[in-house]
Amino acid sequence: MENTYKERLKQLECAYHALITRENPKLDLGNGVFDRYTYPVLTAQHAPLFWRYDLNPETNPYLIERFGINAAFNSGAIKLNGKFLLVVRVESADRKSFFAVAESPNGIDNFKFWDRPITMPETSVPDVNVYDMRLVQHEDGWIYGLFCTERKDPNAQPGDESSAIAQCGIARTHDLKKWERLADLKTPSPQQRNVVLHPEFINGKYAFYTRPQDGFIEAGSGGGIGWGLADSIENAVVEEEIVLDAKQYHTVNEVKNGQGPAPLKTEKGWLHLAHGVRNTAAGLRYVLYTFLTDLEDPTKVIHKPAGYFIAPEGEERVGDVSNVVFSNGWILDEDGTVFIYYGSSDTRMHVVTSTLDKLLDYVLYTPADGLRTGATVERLNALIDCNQVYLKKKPEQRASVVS
Ligand code: M1P
Repeated sequence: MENTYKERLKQLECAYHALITRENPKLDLGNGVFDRYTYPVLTAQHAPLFWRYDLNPETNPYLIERFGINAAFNSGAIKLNGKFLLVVRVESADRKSFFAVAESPNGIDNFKFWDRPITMPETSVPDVNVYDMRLVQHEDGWIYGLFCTERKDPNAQPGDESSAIAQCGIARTHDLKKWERLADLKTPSPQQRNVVLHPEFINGKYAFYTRPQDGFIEAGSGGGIGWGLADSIENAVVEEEIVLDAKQYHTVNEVKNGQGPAPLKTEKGWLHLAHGVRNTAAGLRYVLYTFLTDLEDPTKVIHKPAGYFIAPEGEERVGDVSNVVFSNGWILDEDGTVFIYYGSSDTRMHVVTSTLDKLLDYVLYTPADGLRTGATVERLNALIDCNQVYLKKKPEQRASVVS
């Protein structure tokens, strides 16, 4: 028995060590905007062995798993003291999500969880579930974590064990270790998910991207990316909510959409990453898209490329909730590299890398959705026309290649 235990422990340690030290090579020939990588950056198997096993042979002679980890996905992201940090949505086998920090020296591989998960303080009404934290380094000096807090619907009919209420939980920290919980955000909408704090004050107020929704799953009359201002962050109340990027028929966000991480400030405008959801015979399909808002008026969308920016590919397409990519974290590094983190199919985490220049080129010069098939064909023909003119030029008349 002792030998079996020892051998099993050795194998588990070996597999875990190999996983968390594995290099993650960049894949060849991406689409020019971003590069994908060979492996997910985080999976359930990245959870430390001392979270999953009682390592004492006296109390766990068969070395069986005592605490199952089901998934590690939808992570907030921030770079602090030179480290790439993800606040990961970890889901245990009991279906509860909680937050835990994973750290990497380079943002691409070698992600390792801190020893303990985050113990998030509760409000007077305890959270039944929490997930999808957006981290924001706000100009007031705090790092805020906004997340979905879910509780059973107090008005659910007897026998209805599914109806839930989603709201926006707010907590703040300086180091991701010690968290101060603030009151949940109040808005005119019956439910909220995908709420994100804008990093700057707007007219001295805190500004929130919201996602008003009528029901827990169905956005109903809500469903766009909303916007509202609050006087205080300690007891944040948004009295008026406007929609800045509405859901729209026959687009990638026909059913609903939601702000991803907090937008990045660029010289051309606020750069946004968001998810869009449409329905198919196989269920909901979640993709990521980008848009740019006005620097002076962040409620004004000034550029929005047609279609999706990232869609699930290969193994990303399969998981607990298949055909989903979802992002709530990205990091703009000092050299202009942008690390875009996204969860696939509510199961694991990935990264793609790009640069601020490439993302701006993409968002500024990719034409918008013309909302009809005829307009799409026009857009394709315009590109073909330009290329025909260009390719007819003699080599010496063509633009010189920059790099
Ligand atoms: O299951 C897909 C996603 O569903 C929700 O997103 P939304 O509110 O836009 O439908 C979230 O629960 C998200 O975590 C999840 O990935």
